Amino acid sequence: GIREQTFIAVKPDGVQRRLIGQIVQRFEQRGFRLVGLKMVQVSEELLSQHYACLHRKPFYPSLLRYMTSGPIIAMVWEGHNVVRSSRMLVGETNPAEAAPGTLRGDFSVHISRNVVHASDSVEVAKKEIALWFQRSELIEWETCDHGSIYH
Ligand code: YYY
Ligand code: MG
Repeated sequence: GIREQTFIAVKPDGVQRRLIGQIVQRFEQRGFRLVGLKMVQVSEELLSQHYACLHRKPFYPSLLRYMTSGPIIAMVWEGHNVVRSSRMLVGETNPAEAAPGTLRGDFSVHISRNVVHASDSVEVAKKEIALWFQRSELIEWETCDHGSIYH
């Protein structure tokens, strides 16, 4: 439905490299609607829940160090098929395989510094949004061009 939501984050490397504006712009220009945004310095506790599937991976300790190394921009974006479309906008996990035109394909080189996070399914998106945001931090609103983007 058009109310589908996804969790997007500008990771610490993206914030350090002043890419926040360009990343937000790609989701805006596509026609998705921003329903939540905040700058956060996250705890290891939150991250271990966020990356629960990766605990046993060899890169997990360094992933944790990197993700807690500085502020992150946490966002919720809404729209028709936003989860799948966002994964396309963000590109493959490994920047070497990410197509030019994708955020990772345009802005990153190494898998451990791939600039942005996007939920990988609708179910995971729901969990991630609930983990990163309070309900009161998400705003329901309509853009004035809604009728031109949807029929
Ligand atoms: O969803 P996505 O971020 O594209 O990839 P995941 O497989 O969920 O891994 C999360 C995160 O872990 C990835 O964005 C970078 C990091 N990572 C890594 O540093 N080295 C790997 N070999 C695989 C993943
Ligand atoms: Mg993932």
